[in-house]
Amino acid sequence: MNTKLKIIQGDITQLTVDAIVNAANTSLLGGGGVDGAIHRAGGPAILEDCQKIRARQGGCETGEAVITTAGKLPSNYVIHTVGPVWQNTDPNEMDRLLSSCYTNSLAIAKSKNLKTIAFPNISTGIYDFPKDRAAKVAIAAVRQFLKTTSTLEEVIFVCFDKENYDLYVNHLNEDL
Ligand code: AR6
Repeated sequence: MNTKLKIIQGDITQLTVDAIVNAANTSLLGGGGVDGAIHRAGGPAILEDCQKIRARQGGCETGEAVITTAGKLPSNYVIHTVGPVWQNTDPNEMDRLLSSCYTNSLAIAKSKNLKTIAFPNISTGIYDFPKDRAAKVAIAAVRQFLKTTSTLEEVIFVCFDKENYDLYVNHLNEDL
């Protein structure tokens, strides 16, 4: 596996990569957090594409992913995925859905021959997924997927807060 895994702390809207991933909701109509930041910075073209997807398939299910233009953002595409809203009652199902977000986003990137993709820490904000658990799921899902492809050159985990950044650094090192 030659794909580089990278961790940075910062604002995902500033990155110049083939695709950034958005932590969206099932409506695809925008919201707060990273979703709000991406729509604000990318402009109305992103929402227009989301509306077309809604007309075609009625939104995006939890764990699934769709792709749109990135509008005015420096990246080429936005891949929108919908993380699970954390519930204590079924943690394994939470893990499965979160893992699917990463896998399905990477599958879209692979199908378009994209070389670089950046992920936010899906579900760890408004959706309240425990950060440590989410970091482990994210790293495992990406590592597993990368065994199946050689087209991706770099996968970047973009951590907005220091807590997530430290968790990712620790888990990535300890799993090597
Ligand atoms: N760049 C990178 N990461 C960011 C940025 C940014 N500009 N802004 C926030 N984060 P959240 P969720 C981090 O709440 O938990 C929306 O309303 C943030 O610190 O954006 O999946 C959607 O429409 C956190 O670590 O997404 C949905 O309704 C991570 O991004 C709902 O929120 C995810 O936090 C989705 O909730």
